[in-house]
Amino acid sequence: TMMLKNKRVAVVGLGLTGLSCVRFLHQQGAQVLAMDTRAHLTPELPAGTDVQLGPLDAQSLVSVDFILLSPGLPLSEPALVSARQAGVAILGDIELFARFNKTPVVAITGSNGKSTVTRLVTQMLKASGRKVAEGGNIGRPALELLEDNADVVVLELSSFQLETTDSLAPLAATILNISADHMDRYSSLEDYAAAKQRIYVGAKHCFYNREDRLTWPERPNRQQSFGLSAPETGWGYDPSHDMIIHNSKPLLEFGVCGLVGQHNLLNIQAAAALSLTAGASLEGVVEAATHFTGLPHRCELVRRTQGISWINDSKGTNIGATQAAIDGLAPQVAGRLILIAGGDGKGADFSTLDLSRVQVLICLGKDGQRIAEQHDSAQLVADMNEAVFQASRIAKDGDMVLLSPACASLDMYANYQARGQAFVDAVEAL
Ligand code: UMA
Ligand code: ADP
Repeated sequence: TMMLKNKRVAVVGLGLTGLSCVRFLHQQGAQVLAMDTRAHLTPELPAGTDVQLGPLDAQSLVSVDFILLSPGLPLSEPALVSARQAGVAILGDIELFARFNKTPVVAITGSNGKSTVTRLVTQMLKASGRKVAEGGNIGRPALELLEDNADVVVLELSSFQLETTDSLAPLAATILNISADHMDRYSSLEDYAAAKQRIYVGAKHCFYNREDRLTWPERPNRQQSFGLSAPETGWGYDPSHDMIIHNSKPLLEFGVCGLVGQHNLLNIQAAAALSLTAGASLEGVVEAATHFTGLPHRCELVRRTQGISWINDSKGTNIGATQAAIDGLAPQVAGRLILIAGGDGKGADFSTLDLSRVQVLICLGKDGQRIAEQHDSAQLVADMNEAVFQASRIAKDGDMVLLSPACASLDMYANYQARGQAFVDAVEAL
């Protein structure tokens, strides 16, 4: 724990995270200076909170006891660099949570599949009768979970959150996979992987993807892997019986699970490994895996009319996710796969996206042009309505129209949910 009473703390960034930090610090009797670079923000703050909006003021940051930084802002921000050089500590909300938390934590990171695995772990533990608090990058800020008095806390963590976390020491942790994302904030893939590796620090049990070298724990912990093969120890898959196996014993038939596709075979293994470690029963694991069919905006079937399937994968916000969606769905398409993609590419190199299974490409957003250049049959449109309208003119019986942008939504929408909803609305209006 740490003493917060009368400490002067700068909360930098006033989104969901920052507001939860301000509330928590206020309750603990700290003196809060709330800051955001967005000058037009109108945050709702407890009475007595000092506020500074606009460019970060280095002088103010040097004068506080410590800084609580939101994940949306990089540590490389000059005013933060100079504060750190002056000896002011910079923590994230997950670090603050860790210092007050007394409940066992299951922690999940990776480039893709985080939310799916997080929710599945939650369902597996609940089906086993455990009281669960779920949050982090999936939506509910971690500090709010302290009030829940749960048996287990399940946290989805982004690389940004992990950068500012030192003392989480989870009971069970995983890196699901690593592929290029957020390249506007990291100098290399190794740099990005290093942020994710921090999840294993002090972890009692580590679970990693044996086919993905960057997920392997750097320091030896108690660890097991998951993957598509059938090893003697650890997690795997026996295709001849369609069984998910653990230490060579069959545990769960993949075919009865609510989630489909090869990437979900890995997600289910990871979720089972984590939840069994955190006190789930085998019955609870099987029950949840059978009933859970996925979160909205992840390869979700919106509508099937005139033999055309419309799929919303708005949460496909990087190349790896969109590749998994294309590769997972293409085998189910009788006709052509029509892909709608584009948005804020976050500095990604789109030449690594394999579009050979896509017959028609419709691109929109800030980096739409850069994706369109990767395909012979691509067209650019101004917005989602036009994208859906163009797709509807092209699509015939047996075709699939997939929204999987390979990009963040922030150039056109408030978040990926709003983008997914715009797609759904346009499809329903056809
Ligand atoms: N911003 C500014 N100036 C500021 C502060 C923020 O311009 O002073 C911008 C950021 O650049 C960003 C946006 O505001 O574009 C939101 O950033 P934030 O740190 O204020 O975000 P929060 O509202 O606190 O939400 C964060 C996570 N967002 C990010 O990491 C960008 C949410 O994950 C998370 O659900 C929430 O905390 C609760 O833990 C969202 C996300 O997009 C889903 N995450 C990224 C991803 O999954 O790829 C990492
Ligand atoms: P995250 O929370 O990491 O963004 P989600 O669980 O929300 O991940 O899934 C987002 C998208 O990523 C899915 O719609 C799917 O296209 C893809 N995806 C999910 N799991 C995996 C995985 N294990 N490997 C690769 N891609 C995945």
